[in-house]
Amino acid sequence: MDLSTKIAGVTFRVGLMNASGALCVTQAELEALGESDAGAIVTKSMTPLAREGNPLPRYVAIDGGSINSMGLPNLGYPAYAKLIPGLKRFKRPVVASLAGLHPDDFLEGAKALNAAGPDLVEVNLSCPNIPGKPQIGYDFDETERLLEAIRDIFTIPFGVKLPPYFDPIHHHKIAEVLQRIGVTFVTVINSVGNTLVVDPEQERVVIKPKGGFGGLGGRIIKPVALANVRAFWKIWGDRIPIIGTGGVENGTDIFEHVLCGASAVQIGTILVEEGVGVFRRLAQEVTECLERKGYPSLMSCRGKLQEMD
Ligand code: RRO
Repeated sequence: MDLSTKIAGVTFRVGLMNASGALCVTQAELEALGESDAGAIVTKSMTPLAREGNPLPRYVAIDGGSINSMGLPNLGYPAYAKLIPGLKRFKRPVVASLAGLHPDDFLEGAKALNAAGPDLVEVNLSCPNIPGKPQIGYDFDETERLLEAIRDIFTIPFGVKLPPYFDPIHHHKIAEVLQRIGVTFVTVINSVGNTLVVDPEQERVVIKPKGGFGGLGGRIIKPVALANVRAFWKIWGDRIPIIGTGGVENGTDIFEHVLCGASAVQIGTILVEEGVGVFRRLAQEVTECLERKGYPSLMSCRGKLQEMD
């Protein structure tokens, strides 16, 4: 089965990859992705300096998903810039996820990544877990200012990782900004931010940072993810590729994301829970799904979701 795709001129032999954050912080984790059946290697979102992240416990698997407040644990721009050229030996696209704690950080990161040469950069506008730092993607003016500044620096195609939006006016407003900037792809969605999971036995929160508030991922957020993929597809069609992320556990979930308009799919919670072997299972399952339905390739069903008259 042809599971290939193309994002911003970059060919992926398989349109499945890790979501940034899932098993992609250290050199060993990134190399394990390179040795797996993942179609690309996506790094953890990076900041100027290495960070330990938030106090533990900060990730918990729950019924139907996960909650996390990792707090951007990462090796820092210089370390990833050094690592990225070596990841090219795995012969699949390398996607660097760029974050920062201040607007100037992103500019510094863009320069470091230009020199390192990943195939694509995914600018993370949606980390929900840094105390006192709002998700940039919910502030449309700030998003435009930031992206205007980094656009002038980047020599590599860049896209953005967005938070979930819950109202069509917000999809339209952010889409206008991203079109004006000329981003080459969007990844939707990041975790559903600032949710709360309660342990009724212990009468307690389940993660330590931020009083237990954290980003929700996994199967329970799939309808939110699909709605965001679909909303952007309806605005752009195939003009700006969409990477669907959220709630993918099996081949049918991948099919649903692509039907809604995704050009590739990222795997978060179930990758953390199952390990990098998940990519082989998912490729088999989506292949079976497409064969059963008579589609000759993954991209041949893109956007084909039917609406009712
Ligand atoms: O590190 C995190 O806490 C984190 C980030 Br940067 C993100 O973008 N999304 C998320 O769920 N966790």
